[in-house]
Amino acid sequence: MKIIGVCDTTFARFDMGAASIDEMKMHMGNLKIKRRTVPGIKDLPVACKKLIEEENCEIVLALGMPGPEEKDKMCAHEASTGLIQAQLMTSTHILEVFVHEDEEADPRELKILAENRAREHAQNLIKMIFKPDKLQKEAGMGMREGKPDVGPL
Ligand code: RDL
Ligand code: RDL
Ligand code: RDL
Repeated sequence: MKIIGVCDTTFARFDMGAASIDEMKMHMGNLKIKRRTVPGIKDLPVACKKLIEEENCEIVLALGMPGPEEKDKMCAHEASTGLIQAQLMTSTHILEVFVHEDEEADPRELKILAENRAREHAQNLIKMIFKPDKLQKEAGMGMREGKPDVGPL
């Protein structure tokens, strides 16, 4: 059975890990999920790499919330680079689910965005692993996560 990894942070202001797991279970009944929580986004790359190498995860969802400050954006870029490096080192996908705190001014809107982005990337993960044909049907369709799709030209 394929094992799916979920890695999230305590820095995030919404439990995106729980939302993503709930979404995956809605689409695939019989799933084995391993979840790890780390303090912040810069801790995600090695935690994801360990889920792949030591816990045999087939694919991992890495969820985090970069803060609004300039140093947070730098931190997000570094974390992102680390996640890409971990993917290349393991030849395994790690879907990066970042919600920048300044994407929404209203905390209620930010919460909705975080939940929707986590759920929609959870759907992407399920398609990548179990339904690649479904994903191919969406090629070029202007898909977005957490906000309305922009659609094809
Ligand atoms: O390894 C411990 C921390 O350095 C690590 O958890 C960082 O990711 C924490 N962190 C920052 O130091 C920072 O300046 C985070 C952010 N900004 C951020 O915006 N979002 C985070 N972590 O998840
Ligand atoms: O791993 C899952 C996603 O993080 C990954 O697919 C990203 O490439 C998605 N993405 C962004 O997160 C973003 O901020 C994309 C863009 N911008 C973009 O401009 N074009 C994309 N993806 O194709
Ligand atoms: O063009 C508007 C948005 O798509 C753009 O602001 C994106 O950069 C927003 N975005 C992120 O900042 C991010 O870190 C997105 C993702 N991740 C993502 O995974 N999927 C998105 N947008 O659709």
